[in-house]
Amino acid sequence: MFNDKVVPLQLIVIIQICNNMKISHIEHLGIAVQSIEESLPFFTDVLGLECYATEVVEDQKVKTAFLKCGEVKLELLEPTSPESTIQKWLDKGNKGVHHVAFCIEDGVANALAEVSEKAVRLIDQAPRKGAEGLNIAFLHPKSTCGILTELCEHPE
Ligand code: CMX
Repeated sequence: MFNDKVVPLQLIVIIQICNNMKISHIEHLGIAVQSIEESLPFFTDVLGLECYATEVVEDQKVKTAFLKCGEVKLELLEPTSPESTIQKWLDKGNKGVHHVAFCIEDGVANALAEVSEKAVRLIDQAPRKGAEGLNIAFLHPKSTCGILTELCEHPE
């Protein structure tokens, strides 16, 4: 059916089609709030979730608070500067879920290379350090169905 020259080419096409990134689960939902102090009681006292860590991410100009909800985390994001991307988003009248972060089993760098080939617009060209020491990269919402999408992996 295939001659010697055609078989390898067709196999390459099949391998490329099958070569989807491996997502294990939603790592976290990023939720933009003006004030963690004012928002946290809803998550802890009403939903009964535990806030297990807070962290300032200087380069993103945010303070974060993490809550665990089963395997998925909620990351509350409070702007620490008027220049914060979170503050700008809130100033436009948005609030609530700001981004969805997927845990990539086979590497964020591989996933970035893969989605680039599928014409997805990258915000980060290479993985960088995010909150909790994760390696992360964002995809632009204009090419991800309007959902600001974060790819992440645990460094080990
Ligand atoms: N979800 C969906 N769409 C969004 C969005 C979001 N969170 N943020 C911006 N957009 C949309 C805007 O509505 C806008 O659409 P229109 O042109 O139709 O109005 C478009 O994207 C461009 O938005 P913008 O305001 O002109 O651009 P910004 O300068 O605000 O940049 C973005 C937007 C996504 C590139 C920027 O927010 C970014 O680089 N985000 C990644 C980093 C990040 O979000 N850091 C904070 C979290 C850090 C952490 O988790 O630790």
